[in-house]
Amino acid sequence: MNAYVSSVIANVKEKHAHEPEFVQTIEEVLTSLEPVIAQHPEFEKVDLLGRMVEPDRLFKFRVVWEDDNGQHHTNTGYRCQFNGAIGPYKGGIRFHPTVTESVIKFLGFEQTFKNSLTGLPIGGGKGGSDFDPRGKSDAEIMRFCQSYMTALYRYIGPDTDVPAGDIGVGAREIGFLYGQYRRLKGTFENGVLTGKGLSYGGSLIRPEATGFGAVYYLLNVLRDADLRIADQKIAVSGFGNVAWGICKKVAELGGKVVAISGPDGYCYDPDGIVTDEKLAYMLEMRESGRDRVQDYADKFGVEFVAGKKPWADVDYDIAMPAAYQNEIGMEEAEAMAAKGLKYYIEVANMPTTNEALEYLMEKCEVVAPSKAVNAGGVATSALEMSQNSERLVWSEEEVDAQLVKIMDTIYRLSVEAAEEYGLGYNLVAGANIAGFKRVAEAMMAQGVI
Ligand code: 2IT
Repeated sequence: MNAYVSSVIANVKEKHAHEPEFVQTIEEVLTSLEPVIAQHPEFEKVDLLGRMVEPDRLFKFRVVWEDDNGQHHTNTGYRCQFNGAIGPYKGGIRFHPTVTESVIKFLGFEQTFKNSLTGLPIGGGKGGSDFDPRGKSDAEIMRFCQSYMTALYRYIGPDTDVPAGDIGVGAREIGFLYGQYRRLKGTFENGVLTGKGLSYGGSLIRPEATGFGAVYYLLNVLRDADLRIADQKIAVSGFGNVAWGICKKVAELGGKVVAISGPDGYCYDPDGIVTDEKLAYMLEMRESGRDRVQDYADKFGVEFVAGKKPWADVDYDIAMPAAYQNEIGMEEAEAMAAKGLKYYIEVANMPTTNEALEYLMEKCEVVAPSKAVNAGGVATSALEMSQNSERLVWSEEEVDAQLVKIMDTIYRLSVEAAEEYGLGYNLVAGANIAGFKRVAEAMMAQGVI
């Protein structure tokens, strides 16, 4: 291993010993940058990697809110502005009880590479809170969002930092967040957030974009493997916005998603989640706030298996984990390999432990990394920012055509970057290298900052 790369990793491990997710992403990404660093000694001289693993800044704040019974609650809010070298900070806000500083930093670091890979002018950022939206009323969600934004509004803006949704933050939350921002600033700066409703500056296709983009990326993989999506059975984990977008696009193209999962277990629907009724019901389940996937099995009379994930049990050709970080460890990876899985397509941010990822890269024909596969979401957010600054609304066809082009380019750049460094067909290293190159060039050009 290159001495500079190992020393940066060792420093991060020591300094962030209590931040496992952050250490994990640094180790994964920096390891695959090794051949680039070895060829570019000038990066060590300016400590480029040491600078890249240190966020530009991180805001951490108290968020107090009142529940419907008049009881007050206190949560921790975060916004990490990780790297602004190629554009305003851009990335989602996550409301989930598992959110910690480590989780926000790993997501911000991943986001920096992902956003670079889109080719669009967006830096990397991420935010969130350990607030648990499950079972909360609309009024409670609104008060929480208002309190969160009151703490954050002075640090963000259309040319500074542009948050969006993530787990637990959808169109409803973005609406409340924007309302409070507008009230505090007294201006209609709707470019400050993306994922907005259509009536106040949202983009067509943004709700679908992460899932659609993942399928557009998959189409590239399948084309190079001489396969047709119409012949594929896909197992997905999660049943949120991203899983929904995947099901919808796959159905449109004649393939089928046969499994979805939730914290309560998984549903197996061998006919596929392909009808409008089934797709609409996925959205209903999400909006109910129950966070229960069993409702789908009850409604459509398909199999539900409590407390389990679909990987070891159901019949599928392609795995697309689209729920949480580290949902795929060695046990799940071994179950996939035992079934002879060939196509492992990450969708959720860092869904695979480093050990399981290495193992699957040995066992599968294709492993595609989430920072490339799910980049269509943030890319379409950048298209929303363009529309907001132009004060125009693009048609569905225009946005979708851009999204297809962006995903095709991400795939091609990843393939080429890995080939350039003698790594063969390695989409994981290719995405890291291609994402790195652009940020590195911008940082080098901008001097010692
Ligand atoms: O992980 C992600 O890329 C997102 N949650 C979307 C970020 C965005 O700014 O649209």
